[in-house]
Amino acid sequence: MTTVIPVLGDQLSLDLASLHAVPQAEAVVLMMEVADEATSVRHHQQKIAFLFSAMRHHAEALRAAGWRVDYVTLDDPDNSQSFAGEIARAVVRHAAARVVTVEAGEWRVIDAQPDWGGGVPCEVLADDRFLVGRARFARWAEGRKRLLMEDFYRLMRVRTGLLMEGDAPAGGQWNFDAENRKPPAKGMTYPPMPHFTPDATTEAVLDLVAAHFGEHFGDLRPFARAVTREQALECLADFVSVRLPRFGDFQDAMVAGEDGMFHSQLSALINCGLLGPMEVCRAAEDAWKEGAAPLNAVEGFIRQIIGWREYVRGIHWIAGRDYNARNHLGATRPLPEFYWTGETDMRCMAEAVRATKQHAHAHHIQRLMVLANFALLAGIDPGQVSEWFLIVYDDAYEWVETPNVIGMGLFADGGMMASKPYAAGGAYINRMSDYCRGCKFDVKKRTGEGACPFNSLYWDFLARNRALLGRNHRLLRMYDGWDRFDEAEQGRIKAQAAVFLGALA
Ligand code: FAD
Ligand code: DLZ
Ligand code: SF4
Repeated sequence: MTTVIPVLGDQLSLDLASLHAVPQAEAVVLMMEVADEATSVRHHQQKIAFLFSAMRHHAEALRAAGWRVDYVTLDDPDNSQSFAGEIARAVVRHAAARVVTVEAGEWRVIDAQPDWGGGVPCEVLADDRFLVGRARFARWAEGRKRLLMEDFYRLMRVRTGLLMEGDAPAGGQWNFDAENRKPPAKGMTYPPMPHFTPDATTEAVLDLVAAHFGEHFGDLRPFARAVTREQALECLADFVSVRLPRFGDFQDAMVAGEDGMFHSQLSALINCGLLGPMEVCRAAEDAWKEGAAPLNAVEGFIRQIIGWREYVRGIHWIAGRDYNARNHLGATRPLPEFYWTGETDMRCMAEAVRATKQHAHAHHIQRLMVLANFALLAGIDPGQVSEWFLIVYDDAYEWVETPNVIGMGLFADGGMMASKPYAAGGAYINRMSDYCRGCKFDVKKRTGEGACPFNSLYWDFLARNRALLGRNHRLLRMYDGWDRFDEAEQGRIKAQAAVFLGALA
């Protein structure tokens, strides 16, 4: 009896539930490059190339591990360009009696999976590469008034034993976030990211992507990404030894032209399966045990993975299919063109879009406090913002992108995830970056010629949404601030914001 095992582009792990469930002798692993996936939204060119190249290299790794692999390339003339079409063809080609696969990370695909077998049964297994399964997260969430990430994170620390000394957290504290908010230091240098010269497989993929998806957003070349498990491990080792020691201190800092800072840039490698979340955390923990990285950095990093990453996935499951359509604040403005072109005088926005276009990546504070913050303040339609984030980032899949954008970035879920909107004016960006120094706008000005748009937009956002946000106790101080402006100043702020928003294309 032959079993077809479809392995998707974000399932590039040898340790995959479907591979454990079927004896090698009866299995054919099916990998498919399909236009349906590249165009379900028009993904960044570099993201498509990264995944196709990683998929082709993973197929070789599977073969080396003894699996029979059937790999369908995008330009195969018989390719039906859809998962369902390719699985149906493979079932016939191999006279298969069943299909066994692992649950996908996007509702669109999840809903189709039970029917993937066509005429033969299809078994869909839970994705056990995550630390917390669907049912377990639902049990944790049930009956809680607030789904606080910090509560979830502490449980995960206990469960994994990471940074634990018996029952107590290492260093006597669960969370060192207060130490992790330093602005960029003057004269600080930033280590380069590892670069990998494309091999023949990657070069062929780059040509293929240029030919088929050359109109999509983003730069395809230069392409220096890790695309194999070995290269991914090199990236991990490089991060742990070179950047992790300063990751904590400067986690929230932004510097023009410095796209990686001390961040790991491992998210795309973890999300596609080339690295596992626990091995990444163990590597960081080992660095702390060996005295090579301080506790605030290691705790901060581990919290992102066993805390935030698992938590947002849990939210994705319990929030359900309509999460991406939520719009608590009733925001309807279309996404401005400069999210694609980067052509704006706001230097913070231009820098964040440039990095995104160049690398299909931007770090967390650029995503949260610049790109999403602007969209929140300007009242941009959450659906359009969410689609933009799904398109442009190398690590974006619905399970992780939607909660981060709809919940954390835009408060469009009305506070299911965040206890208050992450809204900030220019002062925050000025404190945490060097952007404002070289900007055409004046970050110190609220109104008048050359005033930083983030300032009037921030106050206008609060005033505009008072009916929905005014009773949030974490915003009371901000509303006090607004109420302290006299009527004339409030009028000037609103007028300034209206002129700016009116001119947004
Ligand atoms: P580091 O700063 O080095 O953090 C370490 C790791 O922690 C990351 O590699 C990632 O695996 C994990 N992590 C950190 N924060 C989060 C988080 N909030 N959610 C999930 N994992 C987290 N992350 C994605 O993986 N895919 C997305 O599509 C995505 N969209 C985002 C959209 C918005 C509006 C915001 C505010 C955040 C988004 N994030 C997303 C989370 C975070 O910005 C990225 O994981 C991070 O920037 C990746 O860079 P890094 O690997 O250098 O992260
Ligand atoms: C993102 C993506 C793209 C662009 N192309 C493919 C593909 O051709 N074949 C594939 O197996 N996976 C691809 N992916 C990743 C899928 O979109 C992802 O596996 C599903 O959305 C489920 O999360
Ligand atoms: Fe951004 Fe305002 Fe600073 Fe310019 S002045 S970089 S628009 S925050």
